[in-house]
Amino acid sequence: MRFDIITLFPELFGPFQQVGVTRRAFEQRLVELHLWPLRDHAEGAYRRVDDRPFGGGPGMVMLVEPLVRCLQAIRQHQAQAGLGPLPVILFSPAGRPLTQARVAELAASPGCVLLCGRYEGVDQRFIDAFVDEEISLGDYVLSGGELPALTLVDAVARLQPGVLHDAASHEQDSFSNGLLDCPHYSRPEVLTLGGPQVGGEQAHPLDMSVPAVLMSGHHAEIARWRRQQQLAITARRRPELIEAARARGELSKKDEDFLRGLAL
Ligand code: 4F9
Repeated sequence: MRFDIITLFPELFGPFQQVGVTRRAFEQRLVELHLWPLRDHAEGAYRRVDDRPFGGGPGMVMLVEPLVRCLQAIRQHQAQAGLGPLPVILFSPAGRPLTQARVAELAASPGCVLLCGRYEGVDQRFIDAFVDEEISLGDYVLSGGELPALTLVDAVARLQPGVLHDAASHEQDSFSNGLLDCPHYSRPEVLTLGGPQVGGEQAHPLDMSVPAVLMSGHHAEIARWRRQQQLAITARRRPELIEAARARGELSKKDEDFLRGLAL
């Protein structure tokens, strides 16, 4: 799939394509980034891409005309690649929150145009005429849409078939079954912390063991423990996710019995 990214800071996207799990997605061309530096579509000696807001107030607004020229260039490029016009997504705190379900839909689509806003915002007329969807990453303000764009590309890239070595490994992640993930442990089986050096104070050595069930080799017991950990952690931290799972009919009788016995 293909992302066309409209940004004032294309250099932010380079290193990301060269590391980790996402690198494989780019190497195998399962995901392609086409970067469109907005300033290339600005006019005049100053190559303006923003101006002051009508009605006054602080900050600057991204101008419609460079955005329209940039989008026209993208559409031409998409058409040459035999792709219809791809939907335009704007990252904004005023958008709908991103969910793993939306990520999975986008991962199965031919691609989209990501508009990374800067300044106070984008002239509403561009949004009305060209933006198909506004997405928020959360209730906080960033300096621009570039980090949200990288976040979306990452979330989508790791769902491409063949990107994760272990195909099952994202099926257990937080949200993939609507619940938060369970804890994970690896070696050593017993970790000794503490002793004289910790915090500059005399501390008693502390043995931290891996939960015994994980060492039992009993696969059904392990699966049950993990499910219960997921339920307990989700109920305490994100009770609304338990409600949503219940509404989707994804909680079994055993799950409900376990939840009733939990001290929250
Ligand atoms: C976008 C914040 C998406 C949260 C874009 C300033 C943003 C944002 N989620 N903040 N520009």
